[in-house]
Amino acid sequence: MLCCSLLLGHFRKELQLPECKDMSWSTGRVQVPTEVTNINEAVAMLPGMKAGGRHCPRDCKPKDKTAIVIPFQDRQTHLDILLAVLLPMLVRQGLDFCVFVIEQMSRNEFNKSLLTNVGYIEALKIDDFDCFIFHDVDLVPIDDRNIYRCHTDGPVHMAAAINKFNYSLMYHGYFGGVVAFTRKQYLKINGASNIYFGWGADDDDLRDRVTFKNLTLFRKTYKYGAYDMLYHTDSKKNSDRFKVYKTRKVRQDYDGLNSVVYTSSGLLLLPAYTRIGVSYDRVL
Ligand code: NGS
Repeated sequence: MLCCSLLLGHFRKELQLPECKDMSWSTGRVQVPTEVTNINEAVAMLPGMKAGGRHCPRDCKPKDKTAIVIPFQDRQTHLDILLAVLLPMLVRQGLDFCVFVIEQMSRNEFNKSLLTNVGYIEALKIDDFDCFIFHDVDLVPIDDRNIYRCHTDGPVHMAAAINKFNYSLMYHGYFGGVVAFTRKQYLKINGASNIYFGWGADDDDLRDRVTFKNLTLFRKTYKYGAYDMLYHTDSKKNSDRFKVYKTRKVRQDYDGLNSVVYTSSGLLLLPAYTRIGVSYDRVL
């Protein structure tokens, strides 16, 4: 699923194109719809979109390739709302991107971090993405000046200001919701842990993996890194989370990208995203 055609004539033309600007045009604050009737129709109106939620700018040369990875289970309404806002925004930002929805098929507790690892591994089988944005399905960006690019100096916490916390940070070390890693940064920390089943603490663990490997964390401003959380009832809390979190430092080098075990049901190229179904066994 290579984005830009490498046919010689096309390639020459591409080299002459100007580099894409971070903000070709923006609307500032964006409206979040309460429902989306047909996401496929909405996507068909966007210039440069290809099957699988892939986009390649037509009139400029992108700086890098971004994989948006959305861990998913049973939240189709949220996914459609998120994509109805996010896709036009990323197109306006002139990004070369692909949206991957990594759907947990096994009926055990949701394991978001394991699914982000799978997203990283599977996306790299498709193309040489430079930047990975791991995105909760219930968080919708509300400002299109929030550029979905990675920072080579360190991972970025993008969801700085969520409506649920009055558009401020829930706590100083909060590193949840939406985070951006370059390919190298995520590899350096050995990805995320695979052993958090259910809600909570996996994002705190991920933050500490970053600092244990001496990477610097960055955060978007409250103004641009603003998100609305879509309504849902509370997810099932992981009662073991504090116990698992305690062992985070010793686990980092053997629990992560290098140890994730799963079965993939293969790729499905839908108009708005590439879907990958994933099953795995609970290990603890
Ligand atoms: C903390 C959790 C984080 C979670 C954050 C915000 O308490 O994993 O709340 O959650 N840490 C622990 O449980 C140790 S939110 O309200 O956004 O769902 O991300």
